[in-house]
Amino acid sequence: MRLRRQRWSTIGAIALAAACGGADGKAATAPVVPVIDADTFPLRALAQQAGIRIGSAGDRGFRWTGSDGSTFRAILGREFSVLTPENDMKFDHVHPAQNTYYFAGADSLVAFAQQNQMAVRGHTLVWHQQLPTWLTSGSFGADEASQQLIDHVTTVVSHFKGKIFAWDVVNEALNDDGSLRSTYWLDHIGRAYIEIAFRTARAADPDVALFYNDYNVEGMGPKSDSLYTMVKNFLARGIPINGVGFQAHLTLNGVPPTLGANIARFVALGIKVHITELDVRVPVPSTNASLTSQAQNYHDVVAACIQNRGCELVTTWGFTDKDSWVPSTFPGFGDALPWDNVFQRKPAYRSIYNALAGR
Ligand code: 9MR
Repeated sequence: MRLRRQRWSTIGAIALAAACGGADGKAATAPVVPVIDADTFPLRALAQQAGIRIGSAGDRGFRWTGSDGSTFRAILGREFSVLTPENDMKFDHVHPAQNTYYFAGADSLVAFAQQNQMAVRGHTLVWHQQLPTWLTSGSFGADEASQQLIDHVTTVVSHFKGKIFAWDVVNEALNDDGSLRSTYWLDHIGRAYIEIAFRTARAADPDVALFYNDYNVEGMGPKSDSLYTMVKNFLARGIPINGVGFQAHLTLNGVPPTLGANIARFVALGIKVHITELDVRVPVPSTNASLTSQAQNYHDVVAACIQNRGCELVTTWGFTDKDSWVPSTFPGFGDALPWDNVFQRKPAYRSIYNALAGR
């Protein structure tokens, strides 16, 4: 076992030893795998023992009132040690008019995270979606667009300085073939917009970790190859980048076989990997068989992160099937998360637990 996996707090060591059935911290000869007191050992505690963190996105659910809202917040605060605002830090939310910034929604999430000893993962500064119409319907030139990007990144990063441990600086800049996606930013500024965003974020906060985040980069392929080349190029040229986020919006049994090797090659560059938006969508109605396969998929992703030094975090994109982007985006699919739509734990929860516990 590597050193970082041995960061056992006294309490954690005792707790986990008890969970494994061995009073001396060693597993009993026949560990009783499924018998786990989930309320005593939240996922975040097991993740800490495993040397990673476990997070969830949240915001719409967070704003619910009534019994669902309190249940949502209770599970979020108990089970997860990292919170990613699902929408509240995006451009249209925090920068709704040209000279107007709005931070109250995001600030309330940061406050919730602090109250629950959760770290906050910032999402996202520069993206092609959720841009306000004042930006996209204006007729701006290259210099104006550069200034808009610099102003936005500087203002938002400065506002949250010291409260956020990592930012998705640029999100989804690549097409699946590895070429640069046509976006407001690429089309106005050119390919330099990505490094301008990273340099600007670093200038605004010298300590926060700066990530590039995308989907379909989890396994080896043209898109992740292109990302790898970009990161290598940035590092060689002194462009500040600290990590890559693999979103991991997966289809059932769609965990790429090269996930572990792909994490390893990015880590070998000296940067971190975060699994940032994990969910595994299944055809609905789901069945025992599909939920069992889904659980295995969750296990494989968490285990791949734990096994690769430099993979620091697994974040699920929400945690309850009651509040997920999947059903509206992929009609006929859903049930993608570890808790069901009445907040009961699914086999996927159990398999995350087992993976974190080293089983
Ligand atoms: O989950 C988010 C959903 O509520 C928003 O309507 C949507 C807008 O495009 O964005 C979703 O989150 C996305 C994330 O920010 C970036 N990666 C893909 C996620 C799912 O679309």
